[in-house]
Amino acid sequence: MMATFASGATELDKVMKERGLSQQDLLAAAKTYTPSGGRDKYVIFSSGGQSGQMLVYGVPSMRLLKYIGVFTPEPWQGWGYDDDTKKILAEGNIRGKKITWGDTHHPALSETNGVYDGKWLVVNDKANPRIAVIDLEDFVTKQIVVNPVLKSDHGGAFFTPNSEYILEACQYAAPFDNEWHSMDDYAESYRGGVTIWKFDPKKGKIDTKKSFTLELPPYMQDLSDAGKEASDGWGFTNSFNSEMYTGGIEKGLPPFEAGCSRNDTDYLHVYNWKKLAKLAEDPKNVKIVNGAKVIPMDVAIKNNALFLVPEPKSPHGVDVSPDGKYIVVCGKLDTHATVYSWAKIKKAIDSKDFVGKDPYGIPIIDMKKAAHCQAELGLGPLHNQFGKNWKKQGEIYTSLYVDSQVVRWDYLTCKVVDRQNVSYNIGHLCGMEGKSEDPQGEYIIALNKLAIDRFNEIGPLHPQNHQLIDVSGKKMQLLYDMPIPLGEPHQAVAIRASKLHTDMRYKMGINPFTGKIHKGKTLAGQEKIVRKGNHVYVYGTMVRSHINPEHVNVNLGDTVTFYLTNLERAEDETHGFTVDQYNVHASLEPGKTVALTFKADREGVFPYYCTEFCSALHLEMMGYLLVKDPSKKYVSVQKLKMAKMSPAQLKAEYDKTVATNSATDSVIQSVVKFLKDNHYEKYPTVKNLVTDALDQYSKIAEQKKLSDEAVKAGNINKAILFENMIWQYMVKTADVGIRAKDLLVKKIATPMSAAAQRGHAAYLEGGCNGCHVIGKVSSGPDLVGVLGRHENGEKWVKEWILHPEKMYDNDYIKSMTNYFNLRMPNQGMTEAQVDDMIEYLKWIDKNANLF
Ligand code: CUK
Ligand code: CUA
Repeated sequence: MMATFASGATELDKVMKERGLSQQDLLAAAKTYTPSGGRDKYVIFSSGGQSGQMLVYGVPSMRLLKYIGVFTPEPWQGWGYDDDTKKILAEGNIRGKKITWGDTHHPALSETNGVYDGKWLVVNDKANPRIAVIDLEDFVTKQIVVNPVLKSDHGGAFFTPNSEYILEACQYAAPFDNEWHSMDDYAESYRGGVTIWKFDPKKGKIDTKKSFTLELPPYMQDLSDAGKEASDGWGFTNSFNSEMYTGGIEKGLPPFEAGCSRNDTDYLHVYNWKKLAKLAEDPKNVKIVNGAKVIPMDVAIKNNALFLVPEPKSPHGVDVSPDGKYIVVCGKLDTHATVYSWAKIKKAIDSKDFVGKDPYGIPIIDMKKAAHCQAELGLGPLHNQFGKNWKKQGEIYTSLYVDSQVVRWDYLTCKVVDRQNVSYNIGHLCGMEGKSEDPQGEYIIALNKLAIDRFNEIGPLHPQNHQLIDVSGKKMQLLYDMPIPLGEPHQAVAIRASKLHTDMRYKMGINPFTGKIHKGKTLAGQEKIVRKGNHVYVYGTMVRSHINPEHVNVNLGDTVTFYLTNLERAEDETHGFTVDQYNVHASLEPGKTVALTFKADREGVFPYYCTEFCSALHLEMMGYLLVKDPSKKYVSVQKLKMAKMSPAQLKAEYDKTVATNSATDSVIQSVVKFLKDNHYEKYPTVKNLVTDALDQYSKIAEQKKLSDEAVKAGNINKAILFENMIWQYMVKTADVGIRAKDLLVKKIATPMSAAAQRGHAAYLEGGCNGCHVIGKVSSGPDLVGVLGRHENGEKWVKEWILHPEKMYDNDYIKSMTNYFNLRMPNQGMTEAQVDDMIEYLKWIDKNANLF
């Protein structure tokens, strides 16, 4: 053992030296490295910024898992290129205008009792105020709603603790209606607000009818958070332009940035969403703007549902502690974070202890009376996440934009504990469930805006940089840099992977967007082409490796709808579909039905094909759309006289094909026997594969019947085609069957002893697998049974590996060398290594039946 370890250590030293790695680097690598097939403990949902999408990646490996199409077309998923996804995207049209981009900022996970339940994910679009709902059963966007009155949003999305509502606060104040209003009337006509969307956590749907907006002054509302536990029922929203400055740089006035930060304080808006929701039920309390409910400020004030608390200069993040007792507000232009006590705010509200009113009559609570403490953190504090020890040590992490740091501090005492530099200019930071009632600690991800010198140069537009930080120890440790190459993520949320319960395939014929059976659902044998007036409906199926139908004839000007169902039941057997040059594309995951509608407005011949490399015969998975101009006369082309095969030649080809099929079949039967003998049915993943393989195999009988009928009818050519189809089914059966066999072998092999494992490692390190394949004669002899091939086998093999050159003259060795045209080299193995390898060879012999 020492020998293997020592040689491993030498190798490690060598790599460290060559790559200039420190011990610290190795530790970081060990903390993030995830061996092939390994899983991550956390799944991260990051907004995609200007890409209008969401990103999904794993922690600690930082491996990208998926982009989710949300507000922006995403071709891989067919997002925006088939009928059903176009419909979802169209829900995001604003005043009839199609909007194909978005600026996703703040994702939020649905909660039950303040902890993530892994069911729904929502995210806002700042540019075009919208919210999207993503279903975590299949990671697909299922709903988009447009904010009816706000013209820009930022402080959303935030779930209330039982996902009853989603808060979405305004950013740039604007008139609620859709008319022109002079900038001079800013204070009178422009408004901010927070929209309180009713959410149905069972259906995962926002109910726009039961939603409403709370009118707020035209201060620029910013980040928000929902209260929890102690402060459940309340919402908190920052602002940064209580000056109500309107800029006008072109008129010689100082720009927005000068006027917006003139006051020493801005306002934290404190509102009782529970009470407001009740009020909104009575038409007396609301006015209808653009068809949506708005609660005017005076109604909220009269009902004691809206208050202001001053907060230091242009704050940014506001985050409620896991028990809801504290509200932490970051300064942005102030070096402090201010911790407010909910009990103190509540006391002031209950005893009507106010220092005055703002110009709109909203009561203002004394900042000093509401504050718990202030922490001096550094330059540009932006956002907060809570750590595992929040209860006893007030563990909280704050991002410092200007100082490019993550600060660990104690929000109960306002003392700084530790600092970690990041590169550069961090915005949000993401803790593991760090904003739920159950923060997990372990890691913080810094979402950095700039990458500057971190990565290879790729032109002036740099990626963003997500840095993973280990926060489990006394000192924080930077572990990993991950470039984000598609937009500027603002916020990410993390959830324990164990909380997600996703489906790996759809119920057959489902429309994932309605949850109902798709009107285009088509099963094998039901394929058809139906014309209704100028509309041609193709009811088709896709399964390895053909699209049925394969020829579709339409007239120029017809509307064509392809309904396609993926008949596969095997995991990951996705097909894609496009018609060349018609700008349509769909992704068909197993079981899904899609619809693609387009106008056949170009004459010609258009191949269509499967766009996912789904099987060995993927390239053959195609067909033709032929668009004919009915007003044109087409002259039939002189048929080429093709050379034809003689009956004898045909018969010979037929016999050859049948023989190949029966040979292939016996291979399949041997695999089937192996699977049955070893009780594949006991292992669900193997069983699924076998079911799929046998399903492919079951199609052979029908083809054989057709082949035999063709032979009887004297059409040998046709019979050969059916025999070839049989062979295709056999290949598909074998493809999946062999996958099942490999998996089964892994499951049933006897475990290796430690010595055998070391021996296996030495075998790989020595490069023995370059010539030897276990279970097969390759560039060297099969090693199964090698120990029994010679008298005193173990000793013989040991000698041979240690000193092959001494045996080159042996007759047996000579004949082998001749046969393989290769000589076994001396690999410089130590005796201990060879002993271990003998153990490995013994393990091979014990499991000989598996190879
Ligand atoms: S915002 Cu980007 S760093 Cu839109 Cu949450 Cu603070
Ligand atoms: Cu189906 Cu490629």
